[in-house]
Amino acid sequence: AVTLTIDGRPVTVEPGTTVLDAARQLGIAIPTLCYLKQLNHRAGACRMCIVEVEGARTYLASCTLPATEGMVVRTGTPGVREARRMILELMLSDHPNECLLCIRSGSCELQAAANLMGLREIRFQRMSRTLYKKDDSSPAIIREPQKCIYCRRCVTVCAEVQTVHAIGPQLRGFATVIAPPYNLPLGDSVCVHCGQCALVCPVGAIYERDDTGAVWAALADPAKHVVVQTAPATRVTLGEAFGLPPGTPVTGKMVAALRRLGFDRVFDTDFTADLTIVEEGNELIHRLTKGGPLPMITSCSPGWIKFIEHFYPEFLPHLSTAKSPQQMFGALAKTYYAEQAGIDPKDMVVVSIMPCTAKKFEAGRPEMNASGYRDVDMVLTTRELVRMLHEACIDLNNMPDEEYDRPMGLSTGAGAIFGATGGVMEAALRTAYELLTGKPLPGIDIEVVRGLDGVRQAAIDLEGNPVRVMVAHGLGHARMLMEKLKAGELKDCHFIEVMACPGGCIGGGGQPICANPDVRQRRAAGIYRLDKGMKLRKSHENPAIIELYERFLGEPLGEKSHKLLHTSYTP
Ligand code: HC0
Repeated sequence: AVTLTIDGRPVTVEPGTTVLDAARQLGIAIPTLCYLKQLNHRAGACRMCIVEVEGARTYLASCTLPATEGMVVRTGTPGVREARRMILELMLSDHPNECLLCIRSGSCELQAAANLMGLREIRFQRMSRTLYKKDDSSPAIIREPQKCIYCRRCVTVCAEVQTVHAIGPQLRGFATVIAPPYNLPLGDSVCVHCGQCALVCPVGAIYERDDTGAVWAALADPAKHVVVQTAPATRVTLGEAFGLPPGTPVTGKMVAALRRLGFDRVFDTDFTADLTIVEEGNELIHRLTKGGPLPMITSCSPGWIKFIEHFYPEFLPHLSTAKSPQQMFGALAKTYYAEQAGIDPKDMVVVSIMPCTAKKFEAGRPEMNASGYRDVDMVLTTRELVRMLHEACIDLNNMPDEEYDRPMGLSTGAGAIFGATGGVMEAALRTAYELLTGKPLPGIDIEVVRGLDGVRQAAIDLEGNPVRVMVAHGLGHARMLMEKLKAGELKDCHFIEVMACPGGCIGGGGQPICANPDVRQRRAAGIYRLDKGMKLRKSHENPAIIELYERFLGEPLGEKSHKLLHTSYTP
């Protein structure tokens, strides 16, 4: 251990601890714009965290400075304060400063820092940074390089957490830009649209494509029947934007708010999550008993699909052919529900509320029009829904609890847990066990596949048949699994769940931006509480799914299912 003094107070820390973290242990806050604890991102790029160290010739960035024995540090001397102000002013002299119009107004860390320091003027002339245009080439993510403050958080999350390496610093000096290689458009890059960059950007330099305009237009069009589906993970995060703690379920209030916005029907993606389990569970059993590419790998996370298409195309036959619940929903809304409700699908608009930016990309994939129309017309992230509610002056806290519409609004706890990493696996095992053994599952909570460890594995005994499963979340962990698969090390594994985002959909790139480091645990806990409180917790027991098969689909993996609910991927 080393002992140092910060602002006159001694503190003892582990060797390797930075001065910034040592100060935090003492409850001394030092402003930062680039440091991000969750990513262990200590770039020393923004210089806002400078401190005075006795004996040092200059101020030093505390986020990259290891604490050493006997060090004497001062964090708030007049000199340090003045230097920080100057750094901030220099940053702002090179920033558009159009806070009133910026998508991050109110949640921008640069704006917050300027406010915190009480900056009222900028002493420097605008610098001559190279002008780069907005890049709106991607179906999901928009880049505004002019707003970038070069903190490199997005680069770190893309390279080190997701191992995608879509963006990095290009060129040098005033021409520096964080962009895909050769400064090509993001839409032409390997970007998988996961949106993790948008979650960590401190300013408005990278964010989700805004599709709220198209949704407002559909809602205002009397000729359109507009139905909405809400993803499993949105109900435990939407409340954060209205002051509620992460993980607070707001299902009923969200349903009510969507009705107030004018949606004709409010349905639930959890319903088609249950359906996915029935189809995918049967597919797994088919592959186990009749022979098929094993391990089977889940295919519902579209960032993961783009990742495997780019980096491991030779393993595409391992993907389950079941479409994601979002796409199953779209295909059924414009066929099954349209038929029941007597609505011409050409007059129907299907909107999704998703925690995910990549779902925008998925909905636009050319194969996703099994109904004869584009199955899902528009995808809004949780953050976009928040903006619509704000614009409509709807305060979620004042909403009553309302129920989803039928038939596509009825779901089980198995559908709910899709939103957390391991949830699809657990839901699938609950159903596969009963389908294979014909017996009721003894313990419904399959704890071994839960949690936030990057890769988890378990062997589940299905009456003498051990089914070996693995779960990975975050594409860096998925890459580790794929490398093992490539090396022939997963030959005895049967089923793998992969979610592109750390934590699964609760950590999706379209979720409310939240600095709380344990936000993912709290959101996941909220999901599991929802499951626990439900009467029905196994997908195949969902009466609306049973009715769907009786009235419309026939049987799992049948002809209609094949046409509407399954797809294939080609390299
Ligand atoms: Fe998910 Fe999904 S669970 S990917 O994370 O499978 O986005 O929430 O909607 O489709 O259901 C996201 C969340 C979904 C889908 C479901 C799956």
